[in-house]
Amino acid sequence: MTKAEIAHVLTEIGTLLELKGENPFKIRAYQTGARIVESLAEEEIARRIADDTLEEVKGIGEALAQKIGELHTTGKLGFYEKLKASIPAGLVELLQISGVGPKKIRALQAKLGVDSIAKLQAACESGAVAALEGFGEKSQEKILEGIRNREKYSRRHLWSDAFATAEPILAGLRALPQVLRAEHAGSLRRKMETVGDLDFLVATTEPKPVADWFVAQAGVKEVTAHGETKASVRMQSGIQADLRLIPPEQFVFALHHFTGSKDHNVQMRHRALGLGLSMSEWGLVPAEGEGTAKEKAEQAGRKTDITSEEALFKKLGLAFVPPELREGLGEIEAAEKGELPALVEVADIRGVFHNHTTASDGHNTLEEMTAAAQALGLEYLGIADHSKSSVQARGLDEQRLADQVAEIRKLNASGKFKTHVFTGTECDILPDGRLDFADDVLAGLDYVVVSVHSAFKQSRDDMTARIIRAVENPHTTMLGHLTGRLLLQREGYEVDAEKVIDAAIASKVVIELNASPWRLDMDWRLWRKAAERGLLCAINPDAHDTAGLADFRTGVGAARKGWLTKEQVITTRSLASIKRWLTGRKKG
Ligand code: DGT
Ligand code: CA
Ligand code: CA
Ligand code: ZN
Repeated sequence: MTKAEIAHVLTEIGTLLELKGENPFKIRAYQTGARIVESLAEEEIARRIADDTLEEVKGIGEALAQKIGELHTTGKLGFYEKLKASIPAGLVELLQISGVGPKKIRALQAKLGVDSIAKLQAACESGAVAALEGFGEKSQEKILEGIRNREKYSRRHLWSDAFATAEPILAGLRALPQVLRAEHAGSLRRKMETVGDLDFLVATTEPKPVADWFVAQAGVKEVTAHGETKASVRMQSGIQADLRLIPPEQFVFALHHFTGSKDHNVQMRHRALGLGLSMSEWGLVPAEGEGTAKEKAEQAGRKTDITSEEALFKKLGLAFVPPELREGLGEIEAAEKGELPALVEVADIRGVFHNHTTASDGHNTLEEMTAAAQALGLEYLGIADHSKSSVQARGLDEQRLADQVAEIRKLNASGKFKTHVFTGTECDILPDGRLDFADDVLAGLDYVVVSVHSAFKQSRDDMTARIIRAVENPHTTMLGHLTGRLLLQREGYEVDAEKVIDAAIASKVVIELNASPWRLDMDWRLWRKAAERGLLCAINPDAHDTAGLADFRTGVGAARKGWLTKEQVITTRSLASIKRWLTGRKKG
């Protein structure tokens, strides 16, 4: 198992123990264990298991070390299987509903006999949940909304979770001697924020051993199809994965077809027809004549001169369209006119703003975050811990903020790290649009991110006016997570994005593309038009630990989907240039 999968199991164990009402220390040991596993390098885990030194890692005791070892080597854990079996499946399922954690589930079971989602829904609809001590109307409404959302979301996965599952599968396929080419396709390749299922394509003349490996690989929970041209499995993480086995001469056509999107494919096929060609997953053949597209493609197959997607687009008179842009939103017209943007790339990113430390709700210290940013090759790291109104996130008051600024200045002056640290804050936007800190406090910082963390239920007009007021504050540098959405968990608050974008452009305020995998907010669908009108983007990982810093890469995927170029993303600028820009803004 990979470290992400091990961490996932450990977290699950913590949750299940909590559901059983076990000792809090035991629960915390698993939660901490999960975080530690995530923070270690994959090689270090393997090495420490091999030489039996996992216990030397702070926070990992004997019992935990043994379990991590078992998971890593066998992909299974007897203890976990038994624990799961000891709890009614209906209770475990209740955990999927946002707004109900283990404690609430225990109360609901004890007092109302709730042990399934159906019973919980009935109890909410009868008002019994609202009447319970510690629940109330609001919490009952939230649970009902959680039940509705679960149905809507249950079949999809965060892009980064899907990618973490897909990476080792792709590597495994590529390592097989029968595999000539292997790629992933579908929404994962297009970098959609959520992914329904994984689509793998393999070019081979010997499909059988490849399909056999695919259905027997580690992490497979269930095999749903196993043939010579296609195999499907469900992985432990719940995601479904399809493998298509393709004759080499058809591979490029299949890759393009199964990358999608459907809308893009429909437009491409239409364009091909205009040129007298019929396009399908099997090939590109004359539209005229006898036989199906498949038969014709098979006959033409061995003679095709199209061996890359570039060549396929070229055949249709188009520049290569990067997968992220294949949504049927004007990319074909742009490719025809040679007007596709040069999209921002991961290698362009020089720094990251909006990151947290242990001063507020982060898990790593300032020095640890700086060391990690340096290891990622970043020239600058912006710290933006929460402000005082975010009490649950241990937001900083004026004094603690001043202390942090002094600490950062000292760290920069010490020359200990090559990465420069900018002082900042993620300042709460109060319900009326004022900021959580006074002007003189904000003026003392290098930059200010403003975000909504409270009063989500305001009307659309109030929320829009509130955010615009914050954006117009002369100390504001960036607007954080525009809608506050959490993918697959909760919708964003109601806000008129167009008006906020206009206000940001007018005030020369940057809007962030929050790169946390469950946010990716502001949404990619809004960026193209906004950036054309002059809005600048900062790809901000909103990291709460050292591992989270690398999420800027996920953000780059979303930025590419939004047609953004390097110039439109300020975090591609050098340290010197960003310093000039920050001081310039203050004077202006
Ligand atoms: P997902 O899995 O829901 O996140 O989204 P996709 O885009 O990965 O969709 P999926 O897995 O159903 O199919 C992969 C690609 O195959 C899809 O993007 C386009 C192509 N495709 C599948 N079915 C059709 C179809 O009926 N018509 C067309 N034109 N293309 C299709
Ligand atoms: Ca898919
Ligand atoms: Ca699929
Ligand atoms: Zn935030």
